[in-house]
Amino acid sequence: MTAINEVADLSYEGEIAILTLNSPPVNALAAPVRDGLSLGVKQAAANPEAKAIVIICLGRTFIAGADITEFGKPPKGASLLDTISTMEDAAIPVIAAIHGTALGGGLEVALACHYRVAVPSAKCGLPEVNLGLLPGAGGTQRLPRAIGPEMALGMVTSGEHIGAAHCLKLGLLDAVVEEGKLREGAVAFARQVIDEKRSLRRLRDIDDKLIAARARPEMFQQFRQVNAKKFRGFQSPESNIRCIEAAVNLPFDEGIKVERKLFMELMSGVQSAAQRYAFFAERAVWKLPDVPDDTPTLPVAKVGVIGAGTMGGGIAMNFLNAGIPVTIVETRQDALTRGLVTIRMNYENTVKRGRLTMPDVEKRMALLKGTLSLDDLADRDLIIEAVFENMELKKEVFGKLDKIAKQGAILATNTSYLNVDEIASATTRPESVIGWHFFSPANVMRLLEVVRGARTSKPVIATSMQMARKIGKVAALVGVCPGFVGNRMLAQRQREAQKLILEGVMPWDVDRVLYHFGFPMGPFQMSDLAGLDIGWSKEKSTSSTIREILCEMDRRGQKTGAGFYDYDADRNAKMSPVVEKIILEFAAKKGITRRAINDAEILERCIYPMINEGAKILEEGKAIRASDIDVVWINGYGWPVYRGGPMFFGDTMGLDKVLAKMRQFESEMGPEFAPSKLLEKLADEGKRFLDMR
Ligand code: 3H9
Repeated sequence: MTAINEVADLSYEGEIAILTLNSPPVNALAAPVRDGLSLGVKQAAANPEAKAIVIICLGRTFIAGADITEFGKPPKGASLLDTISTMEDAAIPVIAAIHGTALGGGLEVALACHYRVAVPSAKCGLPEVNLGLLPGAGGTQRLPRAIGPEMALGMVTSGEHIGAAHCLKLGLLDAVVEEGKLREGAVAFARQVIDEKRSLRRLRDIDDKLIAARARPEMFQQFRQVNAKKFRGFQSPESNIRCIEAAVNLPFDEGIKVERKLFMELMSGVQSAAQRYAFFAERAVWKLPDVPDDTPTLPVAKVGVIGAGTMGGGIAMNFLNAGIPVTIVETRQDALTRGLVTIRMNYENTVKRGRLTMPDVEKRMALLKGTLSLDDLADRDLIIEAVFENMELKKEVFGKLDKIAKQGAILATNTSYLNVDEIASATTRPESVIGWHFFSPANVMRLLEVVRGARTSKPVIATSMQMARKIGKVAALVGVCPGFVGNRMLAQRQREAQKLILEGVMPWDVDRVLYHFGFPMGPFQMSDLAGLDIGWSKEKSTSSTIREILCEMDRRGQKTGAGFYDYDADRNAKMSPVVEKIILEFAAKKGITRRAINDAEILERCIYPMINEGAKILEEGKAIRASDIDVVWINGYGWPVYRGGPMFFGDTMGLDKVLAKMRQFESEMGPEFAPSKLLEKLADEGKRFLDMR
């Protein structure tokens, strides 16, 4: 075996050269990996004894892409495009041997090989779009030549990871070899290539699938139309589409030029910077400064959920999906039955959409047990309470749990607002109590706010984070304060939205501005969807807010056909003259002189106080880092990922500008705009939230 450099080795099995890469954790294409590939291929191809080259990786995966940490820094070593040309130009067959994931630049390396083999568990994908990019090393030109432009369009704009069996069918792979025997399988495949004297299959020279597609130029426009909603606001899907169009219509080298130009444009843009930031932010959340990786964790083999409503049912599904048995408790048989039926129905709907099979459903349902007795939770390792959001009720439940649950069990409360320490005070074991704030629908939404109480033990925190990961959530560890991170910041936006409609605009103006900013919907559309009557009581209602007036009129949102908007039978929203009148009359009654408010003010009034509140949260140590706050907003509240989250957005705007606006609003409108000390400090020092890391 010859070492090519610190990450690449060259060895031989007879006439087959094996170039092995080893650059943990994911063999990303940092400069040494590119150099190792280039030099290794050149050295093997120059050996007259060698008849083929197999490229294989050690560790958990084949190359998972370019090294994202290198982006934006001065280039070092061989470029990826040159490396890839060296491989494709080699005079002997080069074969990629894939395990784990061949992603982004990793798949582009494989596409530059003459053949590709993989184990059944391997996956291939071009996820650059999720980083606001496009495959920038020939991927957009070679992929459509391998699998046809229609499939290529789907792959580059979704970033989906595709399993080996499907890749084989598509023509992306040439063979699938036995699991665990990749090296042997790849070597055997290489021997076959040599024995059969197969040609060097250079994808850049193959265009039969492109020629066929030239007869259907309309496919691109159709693809744009079908996906318009999904791509709204994002720049990278369109650039990806234009590259595939170029592959179909231009010679290879010209297509590469288009790809390079569009790649560089995206790379230098703010959207990709935001999306790359979000990628690392989602991985940073797991790093807890005072709960190190070696903190002991508690075994969680059985889970209990209290409450079989929408939330409880959704929570239970997360664990069933992960193969963990759940006992779910309700107080009445009819509610329990309804809850169990809903869970089954949700699964069966997933079967209808082709994402689950009936045996999968049965397997999950077999792990679920319903009961009317809290005592049945005595053997549970983790119990999550999801009852009505009421402190007295929650304390009563925790008081009972304290007597029933085994010692060491984690007692979690799914509260979105309440004080976890007060809930814990109902037990004799506050160290076991923690908040698990799920977002609705709990089986779908990725975010989990894990709320540490003042006395929550480190093993309970570590186990909660570990379990969150196991059930596929992205979890942010936060501290106790009203509304934690997400709802505390949301309250700022809600307050301003409500004020704005009295001061001069209508709900649809606020919604339009926030929708154009990139949210899936604005605050009033959200209220109508959720129901205006959440937390509203007929008896206590005194027409003191627009919401109360609407609820009193039975305009309680989409479910009643009217709320801030009017709805037709298909739930299409229309601006409501009734609501307009109510708002105008209410404002007049309050003595508010309405004025013209422009879109810029709507946005600043809704967003800047959130950034300011985020700064207070950091100042108080209720979130570990600014990027955790952004993870919360991207994954729990529909903040557009291409704007990186509120704190990243504040940095992008410039904290001095945010501060100046907050001061202006404070002097014009009052103390709710008072800037946080941290915002003042960072702005004065010319720093960003990002610099706090
Ligand atoms: C690209 O290829 C552009 C080219 O087209 C053109 C170039 C000209 N770079 O996710 P994990 C780190 S763009 C640097 O927790 P998993 C990650 O931060 C790239 N670092 O593991 C983490 O570090 P830490 C296209 C990377 O098993 C550690 O590895 N490729 C990269 O859950 C483990 O990661 C992609 O977008 C990287 N490319 O998942 C694929 N990837 O431990 C991105 C990972 O310090 N990667 N790290 O927190 C992934 O999707 C997942 O990491 C993967 C493994 C599925 C591979």
